[in-house]
Amino acid sequence: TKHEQLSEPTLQTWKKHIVPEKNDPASIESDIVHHTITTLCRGVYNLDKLAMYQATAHSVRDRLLEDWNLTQEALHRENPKRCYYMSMEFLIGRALDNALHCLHVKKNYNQSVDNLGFSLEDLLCEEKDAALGNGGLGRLAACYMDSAATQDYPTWGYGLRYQYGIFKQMIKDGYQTEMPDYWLNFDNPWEFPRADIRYEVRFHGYVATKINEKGETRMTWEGGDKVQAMAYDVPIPGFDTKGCGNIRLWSSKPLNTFDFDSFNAGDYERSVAEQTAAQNLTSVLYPNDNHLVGKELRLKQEYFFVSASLQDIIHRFKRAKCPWKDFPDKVAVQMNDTHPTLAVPELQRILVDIEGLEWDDAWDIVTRTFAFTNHTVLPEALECWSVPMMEKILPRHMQIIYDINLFFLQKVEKVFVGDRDLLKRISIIEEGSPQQVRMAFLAVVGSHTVNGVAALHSDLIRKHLFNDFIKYYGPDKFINITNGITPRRWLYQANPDLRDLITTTLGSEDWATKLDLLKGLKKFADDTKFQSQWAAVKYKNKERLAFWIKANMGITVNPDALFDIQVKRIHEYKRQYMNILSVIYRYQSLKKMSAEDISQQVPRVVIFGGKAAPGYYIAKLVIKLINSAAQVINNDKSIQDMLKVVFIPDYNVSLAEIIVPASDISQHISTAGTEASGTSNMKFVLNGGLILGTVDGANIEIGEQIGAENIFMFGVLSDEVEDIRHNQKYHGLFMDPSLQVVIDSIQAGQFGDPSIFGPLINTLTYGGDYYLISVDFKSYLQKHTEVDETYRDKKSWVKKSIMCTAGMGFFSSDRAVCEYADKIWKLKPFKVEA
Ligand code: B1H
Repeated sequence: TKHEQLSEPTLQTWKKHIVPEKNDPASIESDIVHHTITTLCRGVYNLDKLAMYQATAHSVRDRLLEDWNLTQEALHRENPKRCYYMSMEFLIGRALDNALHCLHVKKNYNQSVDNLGFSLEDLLCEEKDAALGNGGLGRLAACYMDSAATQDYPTWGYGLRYQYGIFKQMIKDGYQTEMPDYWLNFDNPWEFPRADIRYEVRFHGYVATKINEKGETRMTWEGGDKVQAMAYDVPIPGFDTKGCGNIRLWSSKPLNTFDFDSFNAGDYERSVAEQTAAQNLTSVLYPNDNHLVGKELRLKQEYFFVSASLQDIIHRFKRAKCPWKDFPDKVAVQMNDTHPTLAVPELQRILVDIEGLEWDDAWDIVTRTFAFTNHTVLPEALECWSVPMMEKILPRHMQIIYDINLFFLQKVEKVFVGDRDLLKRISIIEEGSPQQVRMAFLAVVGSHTVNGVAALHSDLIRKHLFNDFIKYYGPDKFINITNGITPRRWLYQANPDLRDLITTTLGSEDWATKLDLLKGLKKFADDTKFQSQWAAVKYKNKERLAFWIKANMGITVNPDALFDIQVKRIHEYKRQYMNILSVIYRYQSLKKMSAEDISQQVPRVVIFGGKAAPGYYIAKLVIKLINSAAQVINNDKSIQDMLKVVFIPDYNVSLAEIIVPASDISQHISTAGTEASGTSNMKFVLNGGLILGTVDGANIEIGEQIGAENIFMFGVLSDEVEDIRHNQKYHGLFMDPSLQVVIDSIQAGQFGDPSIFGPLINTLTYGGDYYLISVDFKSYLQKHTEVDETYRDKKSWVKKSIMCTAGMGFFSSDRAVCEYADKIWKLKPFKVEA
């Protein structure tokens, strides 16, 4: 490399100029001014908030890059084992505030920005969210990158640089409408284009045979169309460390070679059109959470992502000149759900077809490299790709998948002689017309370890989805690693007042990286002074949210009311529908009371937020029903403001940072067995919010950690669900009477034209109530009453709230990432010194 050719004096000249940035307010001011004039080419005469944000961001990123370079240079030099986290989604949100905290420079930046005539808090709001994800799965990837960087694990993320992240949601006449997310319209200071890091990716074409240098026959994939993948690096600051992580995102570009054939044929337009098509590949994030829509472009995105990432990983591996058999000692790859599963046949193809390894040696390397996280059991979310489509786009991969399957089934058959049912069930190829590739099965066969994301979910996939595989592999391959969230963004940054109270109480900030220390709060749970400080923080956070709602939606909500929040993607299995039906029930109960009785009720503000996939008709009707109910309830003077309903539009990461600290209670009410884990449940409880939830996902473990007396749980258990569904189907649905009353009122037109809601109501009747809303409704209403009664006793409520936060140590993503590193990646921290 270049630096090895430089003479010692030249190297000294370089070193002399690599001096750390100074972080005193005067130096920061000077840097911001410098960036305004040079990077932005502006001056005081045409400065606005956005420009000022950009100049500030650039000066912060300079400081971040010192750490980035230090880390990447040390990794280059020492070449430790690394882990690559492959994910089609990274839901990062904003970067500036996070970087300021990680670098411990926020106080000085505050002062400098103030001296320059702006407010830092204002500038933070100028930043567009990096919203390259749908929901929990993408946000989890972002939390894990934060924890890997903070704990100095040599881990890189690989993903796609979508031109448009998740759509912007607007509410018009109560309905969701979608707008493109123009997040890259202005300069993005948090990414580094790497114009020199480009790889070619092939699609279509045909398979031929050739004789390689060793005289062996090998398959070769030829022809077809090629596009180019160009790298963009997003630095991921670690908290309290010199180490800095990285997410490498790929953007598709046309190949720089000009298509002379088309040109000579006079078809200039076609050659340009193809260039545009290449660019479109990474244009847009598919906006479906927990739902697969088998679009060809999506399959192409998945392969493009996998191909570019593996080429990059292999390029780095080859620099050290290690033999191929050592690949798994240098490289661990974690597949975030099945979306990157094509990496399995792709690595096998590279090793056999291109590098000339024998099939078995290659397969040994592949299966020691990959591990796979499953995030869902919902059948509609399990990826299956049609064989004809795969054959057309990736002909060689389809052959390799057939071979992987053949060799696998042969081994299974040796153990379970003659069990043809088993072979059919366990096959990677599902018979049917057309045949389908079961990506989850391919991922299992290609990985050394498979994990679920919460205890119940891991049990369920062992019992059902992957049960046959356990018969063959034994149980050890299938483990649980319960999800976690980063306490830096979700408490330290989002809830400054609680952060300061906790730090003062515990005597240090160490809890931010050792979250178990929060248990030190337990001994203050009965302390009256501490309780009132705690309650005051919650009140302030509710005021902050109330202010946002007033300013952005014009709705007045009372911070003394109980704030009851459900924010997450809108999905039938998450049962926002059940929530709004119970709100209507509450409204009707109020309407039956005397004015005197109404005034004695516990006032409630019910807050919803979340996006529905643009093609998900029923989910969109749920949004409409919430808004129609809100319209009626919020304008009914007779209920004395005892109930307010708010649907916050365009729920995203930066809004979550305002919403999460403000809950008294949050709802996580999926039908038991459907929500793999949930992670917002963890965020709310970490911020002292109680949970009203079902016995599902991580709710169960949260209850175990904070104590059953501090969580409101209701509903049927996951192992009852199947039987109940069966009975409903064959013996008819009996609708709970309190639910029937609510449905009647909707059908009577109390919330607008009832014909609108017909299809929604049908899901409960003709649809067979698949998500068991009627079954859980009564116990749900009872829990609501219990919540009200508990809230009346302010002291006992505050104590519960303290016990919530105090018990959340386990749910730090630091713990989760450590578990991945120890149990799966066999990875050690790699500490970088200044
Ligand atoms: C989760 C998804 C998901 N599970 C397909 N599965 C997607 C599936 O674009 N697609 O095709 C996108 C997302 N997302 C969520 O993962 C679970 O529902 C949550 O319960 C869990 O907390 C989260 C993180 O593990």
